[in-house]
Amino acid sequence: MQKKAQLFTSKEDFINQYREECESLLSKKYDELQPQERYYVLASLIASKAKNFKVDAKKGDKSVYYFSLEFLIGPLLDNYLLNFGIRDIVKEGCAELGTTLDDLIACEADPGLGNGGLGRLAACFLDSMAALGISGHGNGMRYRYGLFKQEIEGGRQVEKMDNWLEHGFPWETRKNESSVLVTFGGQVVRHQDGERFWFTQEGGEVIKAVPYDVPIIGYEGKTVNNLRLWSAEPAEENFDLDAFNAGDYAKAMKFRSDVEAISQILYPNDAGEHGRILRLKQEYLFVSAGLQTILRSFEKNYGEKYGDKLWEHLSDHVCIHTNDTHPAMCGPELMRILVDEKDVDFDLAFKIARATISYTNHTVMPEALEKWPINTFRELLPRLYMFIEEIDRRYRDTFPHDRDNWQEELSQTAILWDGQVRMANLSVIFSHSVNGVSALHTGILEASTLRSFYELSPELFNNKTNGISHRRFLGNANPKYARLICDTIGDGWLSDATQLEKLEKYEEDPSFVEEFHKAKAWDKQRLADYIKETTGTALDTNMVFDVQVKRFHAYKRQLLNVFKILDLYNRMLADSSFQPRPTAFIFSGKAAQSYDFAKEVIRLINSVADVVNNDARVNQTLRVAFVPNFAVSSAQLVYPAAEISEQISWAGSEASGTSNMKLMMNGAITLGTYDGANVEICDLVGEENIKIFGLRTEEVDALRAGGNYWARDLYDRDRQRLGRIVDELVDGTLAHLSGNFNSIMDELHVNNDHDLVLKDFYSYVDAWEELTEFYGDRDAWAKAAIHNTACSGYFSSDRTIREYARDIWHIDA
Ligand code: 26Q
Repeated sequence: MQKKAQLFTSKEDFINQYREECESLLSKKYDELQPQERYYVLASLIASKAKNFKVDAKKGDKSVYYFSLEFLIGPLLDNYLLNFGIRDIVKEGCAELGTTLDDLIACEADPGLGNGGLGRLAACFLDSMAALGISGHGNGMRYRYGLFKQEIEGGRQVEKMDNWLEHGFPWETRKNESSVLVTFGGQVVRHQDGERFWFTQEGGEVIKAVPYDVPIIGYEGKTVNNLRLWSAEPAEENFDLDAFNAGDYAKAMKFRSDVEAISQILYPNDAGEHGRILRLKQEYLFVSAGLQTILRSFEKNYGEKYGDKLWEHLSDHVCIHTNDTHPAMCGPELMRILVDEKDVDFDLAFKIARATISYTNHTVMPEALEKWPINTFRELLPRLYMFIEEIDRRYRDTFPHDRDNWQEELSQTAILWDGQVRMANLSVIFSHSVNGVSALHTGILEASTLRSFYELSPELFNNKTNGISHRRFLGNANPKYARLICDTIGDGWLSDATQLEKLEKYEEDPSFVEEFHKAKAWDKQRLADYIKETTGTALDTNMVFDVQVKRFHAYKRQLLNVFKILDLYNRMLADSSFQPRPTAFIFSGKAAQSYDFAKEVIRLINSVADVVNNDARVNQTLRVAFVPNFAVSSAQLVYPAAEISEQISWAGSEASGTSNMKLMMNGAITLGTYDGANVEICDLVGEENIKIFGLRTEEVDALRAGGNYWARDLYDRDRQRLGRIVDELVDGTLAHLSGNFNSIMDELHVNNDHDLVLKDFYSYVDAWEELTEFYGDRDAWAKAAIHNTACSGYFSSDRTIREYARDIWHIDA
């Protein structure tokens, strides 16, 4: 039996402490409190335990700082109870006090401090670093409002503010005394004293960055790390005292709100909304504040030990990991602090920066790479820009001119080009490691997106296939299945996910299979209840639950899924002998406010739902549901209930995907293209336990390069079936709820179907029919589903973090 953290000696002890906390925090008795207050006190109690928790020494004396503009942490209470090993005690204690733990958990906010995959990955990494005993901390932004809340009105997405702090956030502690100043704008002034010269920044806008710390509790309470989120406030230095003294409070306060705007909102665009100055300010604020803090504590801890060689040892003790290019300014900012404030020589500072920084890329599409206009950049960050310019100049000057094609390579890899600062190039040049997030994706980076860099320095590149927190997405999210697994193979899998392999022995074990079906039925009922409550749509739990949940994007092809549903619908109406497997098609996800096409696809799904669900000729066989406001908490209800996992991006577009992993772990079978991490899922589970369809990456490339894909031909050739679906977008069939879908029609015809929806249509529908046919054999299905769980241990983020630690950060874990 593994050691469990001893926070409470018994249920009684927990109850006593909980009651006391109610009195000391809110000066009321437990019985007088509302559920929301009861939640608040319980979370505060656990948070205070976390902050004061004595932990074993962490591995080595090296710390990782994971810089990410997004940490999609989700609700924390249930996960922390699991990690502290006190879930049962607390559950029983709450029950005895007359509230169920589930009711308290339902009161918890779900901080939407991220857009999707990238932000959730950062949160899973924090969980795994703490579980492995790595001293690994998050550095990010405390957005006052998280990603918008999605409501559906008349089939359309409507965005509402996400006021996640409304009831307070008991996990955070404001650390005013750790605030730092960050400067924007102003002038750079050169000073000279004999041979020596140096630069200072004068004037500009000085902002106070205030940190809020959230404890990150590792499994079995091994480690408590820290997530530091920065908030922007006016610095007294800059307060408009003249306006204030003159009684012009409006002017004085406008200044305050301009500053606070920096940390007000998370940009809701997950594919680059370039050129917004506020976004650039966010990026610099958390980079500068984070680095200042790290260097300050490094100096304090090691100043004496290393003396005047201090900074040369930075990378022995500190790893700065940059999550995509959003923290790309880490390189030049680290140099700026070292050169301007610590008197380190320019070349040495560059060496130190590179040895300390590493970079993960999350996108293959060149047009999605982040760029900023030089003029904007220089005006906002004049001193930082000088470092970028100088590094770029030296890069050009020392570029090996003896290489074939050197001019092309130089033009691809320089930081400054065409009036823009290219953030991916900045990231690569300042990093000692560059990684992609799945084997396929890393291959594409090497062969195309970052090809010239790869040819120049192949040793920089490595793959780190993504992973997910299996404790949260199986342990917390799927309590019945998790319990069954523990009863069957013990609880070792919670710390070592590869132990899930032990389930292979039970794939055909009748009693295990029976219990698996029971757990799945319970999960499906729980989700059906939730969907009924939030949308009014009733789902029959005997249907197959076919799930596509992720951000809305053309490349992810939710449209292809809708076309399949329309096809089944049309065929059922045309031919009464055609009876597909009864299926509930479940969608969820948000579209960026400004992404018109994606929003139209959401409206289309709701229109198809309206037609199909209300048509008595088909609605015992087909149901469609759109679950509003996809977030970590609703995701935890969806994944466990899924039977089919839709992963249908066109091959070569999805860097990795992580919902594919969460769904397989919960025993869903993937219906997907050979894209992102689907490739690795396929390798692990074997071709008979996954359904792959559609063009492969090379075929997509060849089709595009050949220049003779003409979507209109596919439409003309099959007016009865595929053509009919396209016609239905505009002929009134789906218009009842809120009108036709001309822009989607245009995407297919005028834009020649960029995402190859028509091209992959037949192979997709055939694959779906084969897969649902297979569903008829309940034992065979269960075997494949359990096999998926058994093989999913590889996708624990514990494995991913071990690889980062070994190959990039050089930490034993
Ligand atoms: C950039 C500049 C300006 C404004 C916004 C942005 C921005 C914000 C978020 C750009 C990209 C993102 C998020 C990207 C993302 O989530 N990518 C996903 O990352 C996952 C984790 O690696 C992968 O599994 C997904 O395949 C990938 O799409």
